[in-house]
Amino acid sequence: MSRSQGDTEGEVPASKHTNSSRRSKVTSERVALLVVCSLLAAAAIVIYRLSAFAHFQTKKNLQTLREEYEAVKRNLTERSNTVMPKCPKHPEEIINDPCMKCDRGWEQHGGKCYYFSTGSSNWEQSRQFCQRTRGDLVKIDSTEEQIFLVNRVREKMKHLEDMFWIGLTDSKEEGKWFWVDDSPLNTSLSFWVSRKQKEPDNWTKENPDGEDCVRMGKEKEEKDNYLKSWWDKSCKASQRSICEKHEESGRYTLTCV
Ligand SMILES: [Ca+2]
Ligand SMILES: [Ca+2]
Repeated sequence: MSRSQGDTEGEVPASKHTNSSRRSKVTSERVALLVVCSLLAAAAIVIYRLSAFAHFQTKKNLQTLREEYEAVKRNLTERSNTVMPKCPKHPEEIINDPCMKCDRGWEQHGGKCYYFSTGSSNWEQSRQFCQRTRGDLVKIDSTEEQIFLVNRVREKMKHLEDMFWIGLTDSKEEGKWFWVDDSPLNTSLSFWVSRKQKEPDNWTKENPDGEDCVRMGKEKEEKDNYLKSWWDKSCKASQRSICEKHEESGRYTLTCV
């Protein structure tokens, strides 16, 4: 009897064991559920933050693109208002498109761009100015070019001494005339003023060094061909100047529609 009681007290009742095991299992499930919920909550926070960040970035990128677009639009509008005097209306005209090949303030003619300065300086300073614009003092290659230039110069001159430097000099050797690209002057394409005392005369009264640079203008009494408009002059004299450079083909094509 006592043994039976002792045996009974030493054993865990089957129902009690089952309850304990069930509680343990329920606790484990709750913990697992809690962990899963925590992970889901964390994932939801991460997704929300990523979404918010992506939205912010998209908004920021759109703002940047909008600002860039406005800048390009402003630039094109400014160019179309200032650089394009004329645009072709038909596609076939684009072949000989006369528009938008020269920078603002430059004049286009025969595949070249010309700049007639408003200020005056000596020959070397004038040349440096032209070179800073990726050009040089003008070199005259044909009678046609001389006609264009002399007509423009005559329109711009305010008085007889208001002449323009061109890119011709005999500063290396007296009487040997060279253009700024080091090519020699073709005598059949020279347009010296012809009068009682013909140019070039290397006159030394104004400067003992003589006259080694060439300016273009017009004669007071035009008894001769008006194309003959070149005078040699002291390179230190202050004159306006003509810069020349090749036109920049297709540079403004986008705005020429
Ligand atoms: Ca000379
Ligand atoms: Ca002279």
